[in-house]
Amino acid sequence: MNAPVKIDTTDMNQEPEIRHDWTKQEIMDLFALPFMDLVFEAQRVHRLYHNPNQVQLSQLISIKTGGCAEDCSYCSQSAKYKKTTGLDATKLMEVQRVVDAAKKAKEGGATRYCMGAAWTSPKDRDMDSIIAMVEGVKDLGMETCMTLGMLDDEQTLRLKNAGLDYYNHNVDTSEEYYKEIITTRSYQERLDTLERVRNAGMNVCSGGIVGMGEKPEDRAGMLMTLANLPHHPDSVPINMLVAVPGTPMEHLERLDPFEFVRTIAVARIMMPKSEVRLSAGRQEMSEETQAFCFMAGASSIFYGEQLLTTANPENNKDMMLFNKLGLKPAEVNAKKECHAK
Ligand code: SAM
Ligand code: DTB
Ligand code: SF4
Repeated sequence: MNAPVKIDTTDMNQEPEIRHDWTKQEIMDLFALPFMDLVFEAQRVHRLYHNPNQVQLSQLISIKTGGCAEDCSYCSQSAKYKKTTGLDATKLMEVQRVVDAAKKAKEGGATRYCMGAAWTSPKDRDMDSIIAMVEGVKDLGMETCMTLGMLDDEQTLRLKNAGLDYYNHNVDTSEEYYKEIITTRSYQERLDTLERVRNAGMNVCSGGIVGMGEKPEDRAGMLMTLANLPHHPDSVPINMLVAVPGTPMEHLERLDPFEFVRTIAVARIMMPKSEVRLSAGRQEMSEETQAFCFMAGASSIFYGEQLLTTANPENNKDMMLFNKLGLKPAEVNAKKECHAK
């Protein structure tokens, strides 16, 4: 394939322009580069702003599992697929149990604790507990992240005032493919929550999933949405679909791992200063694919043997891989200000 985009290696320290006006074609052209050129350029950009031998470790906990009213076709937690997934709904966890689990995660080496709830949006009656969780985890000296669905202005402000460092809300895919995946809330509603979080001064964590049967232009479209936001998300999780039995995506063919690596590389080039997280799907990924992801600019992973409802590699397995690659976990670095432009 002839690559329309040329990689210029004459000045290795050439800083990329921080852009918010990407066209789909430009992004498709990046995806179409020869693999080695693409990964080389992503690693070059990565080195300008990140330590290439360090990876940030975030750990997840599901503080409220299952019974969700949304119909996201990839998700084990939607009530719509309960009959086939068999996943039972739980109540919101007690605050102290969450803080105790965060302490264990910290002892295991994680620096950020990401608390997820299977909600369309938080109920006001749950907010006191949510705030106490943020405060309790922050008191441990960890960075905090929450993903609770859509937020209104008041909830956003309460989270900001409690000192929440990051709010995760994914766009999931391109605007065009989105309606094939979720019908119960719109793409625009997701963007509205991201805008609220950003305006309140919290760090935005937003990314999506690949391997959901989307076209290459949808992967480009997803990255276009993220990079063309007024500020790049501080953190961009790229998830490989975990094909959960009992969900409509159970039998989807796995995406070629090189296409996954390309997605990480293009995200890195388009959002040079953001953290790009190699997120769900590592359990099914070879060590070599993960190493390529780090080479392509992934600067963070989910650590710990559980994601929300599915398995993640065990800590010692990850540390063995880190040792083989000479990678070190990054130190805690709670950002007081949003760093991405
Ligand atoms: N309910 C909240 C929401 O949807 O915003 C928060 C939790 S939700 C599980 C967070 C994100 O996890 C989703 O937006 C999706 O990107 C990712 N996710 C969920 N199930 C997944 C799966 N099976 N494979 C890969 N990523 C998944
Ligand atoms: C994100 O982008 N990925 C995480 C986190 N944000 C909340 C969730 C992955 C979930 C994978 C499927 C599961 O364990 O249920
Ligand atoms: Fe609910 Fe979030 Fe799962 Fe969608 S992704 S069904 S909103 S828990």
